Amino acid sequence: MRILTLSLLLAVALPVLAQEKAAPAKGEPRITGRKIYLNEDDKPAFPVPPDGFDKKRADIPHGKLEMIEYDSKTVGTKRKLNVYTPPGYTKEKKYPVLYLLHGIGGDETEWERFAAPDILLDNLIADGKAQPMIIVMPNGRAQKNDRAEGNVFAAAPAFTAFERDLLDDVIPFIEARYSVNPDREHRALAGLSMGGGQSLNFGLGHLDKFAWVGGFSSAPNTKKPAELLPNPAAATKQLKLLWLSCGNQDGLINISQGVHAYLKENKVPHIWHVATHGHDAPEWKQALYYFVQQVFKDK
Ligand code: FER
Repeated sequence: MRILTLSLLLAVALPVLAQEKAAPAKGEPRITGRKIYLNEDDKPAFPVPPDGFDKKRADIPHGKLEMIEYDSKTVGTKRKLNVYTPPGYTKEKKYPVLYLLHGIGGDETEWERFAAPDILLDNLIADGKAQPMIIVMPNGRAQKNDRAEGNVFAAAPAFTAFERDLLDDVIPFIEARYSVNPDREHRALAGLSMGGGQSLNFGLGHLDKFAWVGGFSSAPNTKKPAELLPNPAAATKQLKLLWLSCGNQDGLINISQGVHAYLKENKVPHIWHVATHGHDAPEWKQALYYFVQQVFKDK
């Protein structure tokens, strides 16, 4: 039997929590985050991944995962990063970097536990379906005690504060330590739930830094669509990829639907991928599997 992690418990409890937090809109039904209304284009953009997509293969080269520490000037502590380097990583080449952010109940280990990005990438790279890339999995709770303890919702301000930690501390540290291409076209930002909201907020807020942005099952920390993209035409020119995905059984889907509707109305090209899942690890694993196949390739 699987161990029920805090995150999984939260995933079950979230629709209820979201319901309690949401303020009723004037004259409108209460936005519960629990009742799910699906629209006609809330459909999968990609099929269910092929069998074995997430199974470690003995016959291919493997990349490396390492847990490292950086000095965060923003927080004033040493903080952790889980970093994947692709098979055959060498200083002779320069790599693109995907910064991958966790959810409200997670930390720098969450993505590995939920989706094993190293296995997905090793397989995709071996099959020529993804570019060799570095994946950086930081801790998005920028506060001195950054463990997912107690009432994890109380750390919401620290998820906002992570914007400065990411831009001022994490990225410069990674670009000094690894052999990377340090420009926006070789930098992607994506995350799940709370991390999806962070990715949309920070990524679209800093298009000079990120050309590839993805929100998976984005949480209510996501800014309002018109705040995210006040200038749709300018953003369209800069974005190489804007990705939105959410499970069709996720009580938070209204957040992603709202962003999708705004993008559609303002003709901002984007991927809208709605598969048959809840607010859960299988959703994020298949979202990551397809997202990494879209990034760092020519338009
Ligand atoms: C909320 C519901 C869910 C919220 C955040 C979440 C900030 C995050 C969920 C997750 O990361 O899984 O009302 O408010």
